[in-house]
Amino acid sequence: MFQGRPARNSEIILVGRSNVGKSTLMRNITGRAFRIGKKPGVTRKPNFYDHPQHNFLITDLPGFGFMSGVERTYRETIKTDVVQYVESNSNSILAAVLVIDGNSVIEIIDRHLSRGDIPHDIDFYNFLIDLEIPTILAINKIDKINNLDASLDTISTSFGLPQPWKQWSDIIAPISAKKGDLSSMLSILRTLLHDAKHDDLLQFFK
Ligand SMILES: Nc1nc2c(ncn2[C@@H]2O[C@H](COP(=O)(O)OP(=O)(O)O)[C@@H](O)[C@H]2O)c(=O)[nH]1
Ligand SMILES: [Mg+2]
Repeated sequence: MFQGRPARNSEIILVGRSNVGKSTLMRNITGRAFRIGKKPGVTRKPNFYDHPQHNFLITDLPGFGFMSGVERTYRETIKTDVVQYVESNSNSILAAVLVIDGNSVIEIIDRHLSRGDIPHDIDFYNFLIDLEIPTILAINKIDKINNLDASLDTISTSFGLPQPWKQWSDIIAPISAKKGDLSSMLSILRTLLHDAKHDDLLQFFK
């Protein structure tokens, strides 16, 4: 279990596989220099962005799934820890941002499905929905995607959201964390916060 979570009543979490851009996104949202990996799996503990005066936390959780140079058992420990973290704090979590590398996700999902496995991203999405946590699918690295609409349709469908992806614009947010192109994600977050009667937190997602 992860240590050191400040006791706050409101939280937004960033989750996803390693190397998808969670820490880059965190840095972009908060303006703080969290460590960004050349090597996947560099974030092994949560990064907390704590706002005690707002009783609010933004948390960048460690990545799950494949990480080169990291033992399988260790990877599984991280996924279990992330699952436990979300379960035990689900009452405080106002929204989850499931970050996906839009440039590689289709290939990864296909590889898993052809082996008969449930891909981690889809598994995790269903887990968040089961816990009734409002979840944004942040499709990152769109600066590297050529056929954006077609790719987003494929990604959307594989998460059980039939194409065209645009009908899910309250869930699917194409972004580039690197370029600071986050407007679709910020707009969904603001709506979720407003609906959760948390207009006091809108200032963090302008
Ligand atoms: N091209 C591109 N690269 C990105 C983007 N966001 C993150 N990256 C790169 O992806 C790598 C992993 O990013 P990081 O934030 O450490 O991922 P994390 O493991 O999910 O925290 C780094 O080399 C980032 O510079 C993006 O929007 N576009
Ligand atoms: Mg990271």
